[in-house]
Amino acid sequence: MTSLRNRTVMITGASSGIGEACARAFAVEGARLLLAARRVERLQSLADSLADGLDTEAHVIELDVRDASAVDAALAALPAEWAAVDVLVNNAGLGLGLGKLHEGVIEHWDRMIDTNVKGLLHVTRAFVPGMVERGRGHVINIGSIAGHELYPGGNVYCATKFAVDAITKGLRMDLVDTPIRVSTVDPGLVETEFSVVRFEGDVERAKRVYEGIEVLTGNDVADAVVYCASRPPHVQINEIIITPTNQASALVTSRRSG
Ligand code: NDP
Ligand code: 8X3
Repeated sequence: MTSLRNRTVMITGASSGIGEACARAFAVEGARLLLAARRVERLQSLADSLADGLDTEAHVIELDVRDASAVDAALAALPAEWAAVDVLVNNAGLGLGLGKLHEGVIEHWDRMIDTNVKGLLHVTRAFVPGMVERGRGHVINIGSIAGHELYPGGNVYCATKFAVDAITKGLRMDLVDTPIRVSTVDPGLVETEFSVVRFEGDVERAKRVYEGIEVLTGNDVADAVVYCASRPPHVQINEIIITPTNQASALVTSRRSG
């Protein structure tokens, strides 16, 4: 394992779920954290709780990844001691709705495509040039099993995650003559705020997604992300697909009844 101590790790979508868990996991390894999301008050309380007890420091960035100029401005505004990002975790993302494509809500499509695809591109475009210049860096994208297979109603969300898969592979090719590594961690069912967001606050419907099966936690995914980041410099983990034991694919799960 290569030490992550004092490495600077930028995590988008650090205010909840997998991103928050990644922040904690990297903090345990002694990394310094750039925490980005829109809900800045959540980021601040996460930063405070990490600083309280762990040998780490965190810098909070209020950021909507959909806004390309805001992403560039956020990088430009970073204090010098925070500007050299070693690991970028492109995690910010969401699903909205689970309806049929021909009955779909265009505003949902815009938000998913603008966040999961264009947002990831904006942040990558802003931060990777510095990595190339410094000859050091690692991009870790959070994809999904939804980027490998479809499920009914998944249509546009799955398309965004297929796009993340393509972008990951393309970036890896484009950086092949550099020391920069590119990985993707693609989870199945993880209990976070994902389904509450997808069903627009319908908590009961969201709970049913995870019923009768021991699903992954954000920590399980964060563990895989830290694994990717802590390999020796000549080792690139291309892809980790991680599911609960009782999930064989997006559509095949075994659930306890009652
Ligand atoms: P959560 O809803 O718990 O977290 C999503 C995070 O993304 C939040 O921190 C949110 O922060 C951030 N985010 C959303 N939109 C934006 C934006 N425009 N700009 C900046 N940040 C944004 O869900 P998860 O933790 O589950 O999701 C994280 C990633 O994992 C997503 O890419 C998702 O697609 C992927 N994933 C999730 C799975 C699951 O089953 N949960 C399985 C496979 C992949 P804020 O609202 O404060 O901006
Ligand atoms: C999010 C989880 O169930 O839509 O990627 O594949 S799922």
